[in-house]
Amino acid sequence: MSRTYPPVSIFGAPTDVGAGTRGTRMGPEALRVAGLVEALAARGVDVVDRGNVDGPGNPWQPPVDGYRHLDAVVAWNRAVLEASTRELEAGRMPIMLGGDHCLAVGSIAAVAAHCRRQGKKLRVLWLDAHTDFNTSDITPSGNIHGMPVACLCGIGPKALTALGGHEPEITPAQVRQIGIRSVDQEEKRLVKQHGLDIYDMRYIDEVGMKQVMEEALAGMDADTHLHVSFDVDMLDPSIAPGTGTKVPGGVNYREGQLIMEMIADTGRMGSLDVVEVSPILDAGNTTAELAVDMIESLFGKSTLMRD
Ligand code: 5AB
Ligand code: MN
Ligand code: MN
Ligand code: MN
Repeated sequence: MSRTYPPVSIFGAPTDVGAGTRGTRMGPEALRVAGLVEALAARGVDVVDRGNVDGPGNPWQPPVDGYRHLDAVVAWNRAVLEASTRELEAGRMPIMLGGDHCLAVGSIAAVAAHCRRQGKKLRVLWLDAHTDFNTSDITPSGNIHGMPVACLCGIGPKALTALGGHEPEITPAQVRQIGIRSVDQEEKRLVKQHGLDIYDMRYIDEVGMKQVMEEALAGMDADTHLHVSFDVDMLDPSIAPGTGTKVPGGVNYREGQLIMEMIADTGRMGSLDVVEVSPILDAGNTTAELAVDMIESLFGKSTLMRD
């Protein structure tokens, strides 16, 4: 069974305004140098690199009222929302290269609006060590990359919850989170209260990745748009050291590949974020190279034996 993929547009959002360590501003270039565009083209994908969107520099200030750099985060997310919307409306699959994970507010707001216009259902697969469901009241850091899922579900500052013009953009019932192993104390209470569907590392250990993915992908049909938000810190730091918020005990190489292969098998991925790559913390460029390897599998590379 050979597959065809929709045309792809890659764009970078080189910033770290949402994070507590600087470095993800270099993520897009690291992923390009790791050969992302060439790898997709070699798989027969119609791929163009639109270059980077623009936004303010990192003011490197402490949090104000529980948010660090809220204005800059909003500006970057507006740029991401615009770029993603443009590609979706042109019938192309946006791949947003972060940048830190705060940018998923913009990319997913764009996808949610697109799905509303097209009468499509949206499923969000959140691949991460963290649930990213903090609020200004409970955040231990003020870093907005720890808040995007809450913002998308309507919990957060108006400037972010209303970014795409619809509140909330998504509901917790549309989200599946995989690889989770670091949730702050109050954040735990909140994700339980909102009923997020979380496949944490213990559950992955207990039932195995195949069953996890079958459950996470269940219930989609031809009218479902699947958005994949890939925070590279989902992967174990021993194989993906180039990121600022490393947590031991993560997804290993084969488990990561299986996630990507099973997503590819659905044929429903319509948009993708690749975030939190921080080359200055990396060993060489291995984390970006691994991310490219995983993205190739999202486009069917490892399923060749089944073609
Ligand atoms: B990432 C932490 N929960 O809120 C916080 O990498 C970490 O986008 C957030 O998943 C990590 O500061 C955000 C401690
Ligand atoms: Mn994240
Ligand atoms: Mn994370
Ligand atoms: Mn991180």
